[in-house]
Amino acid sequence: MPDPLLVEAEPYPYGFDPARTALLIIDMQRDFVEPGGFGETLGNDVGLLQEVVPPLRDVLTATRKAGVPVIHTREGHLPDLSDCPPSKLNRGAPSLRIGDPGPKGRILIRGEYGHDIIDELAPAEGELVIDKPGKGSFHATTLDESLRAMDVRSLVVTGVTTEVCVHTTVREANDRGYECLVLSDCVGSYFPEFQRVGLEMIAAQGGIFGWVATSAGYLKALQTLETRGAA
Ligand code: C5J
Repeated sequence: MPDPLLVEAEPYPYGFDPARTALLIIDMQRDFVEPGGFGETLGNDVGLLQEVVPPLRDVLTATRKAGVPVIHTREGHLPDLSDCPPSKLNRGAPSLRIGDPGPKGRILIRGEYGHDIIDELAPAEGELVIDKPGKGSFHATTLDESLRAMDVRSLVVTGVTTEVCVHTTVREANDRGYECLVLSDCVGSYFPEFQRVGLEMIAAQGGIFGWVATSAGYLKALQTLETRGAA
């Protein structure tokens, strides 16, 4: 096995074998990132999530170039809502509920314009897209089977929102034995305080859920791969 690539990270450097790694991009859907979608119906300022897009686009480009597989997820429900628990459907007082018609189509429903991934990060042909009804990417999906079939053990985790779908996924992945590196500038929250604390919680206690690094650190490690290839 080649020496692992090293990323400067909290709580200590993260080592990964690119041949056993995947980039996971969580829920970069219009419904969360753009006005008129699910995130806004809950009363959030979706503008805060836009900051994630440029660094994540650079990470996506470099990851594809390095030949590391990319997996996208989308949170959403079947048109008849049969996979949406009443507890989720009826909770709170959103301006529009899941399944209601909104400016980008029915809120959080598969196949609708708002449910799809934003143009800047659109999946390339052949990249896996996991549709999930819950917050975690492993719950009621084939993600674990797919990762095992690809022999992936390390996940570079990005997307939104830090304290909800990113956190739930990292916790699920950690319990299943995956080593997660969360890129701090490629995950976003509607709440700056949750962003800070969410990231701290991942790397606390010696990396209780995983590691946290900047995208610059990850990109630097991928560049090492190019140098190795040229040697
Ligand atoms: C939320 C998500 N925040 N993708 N979903 O409801 O984090």
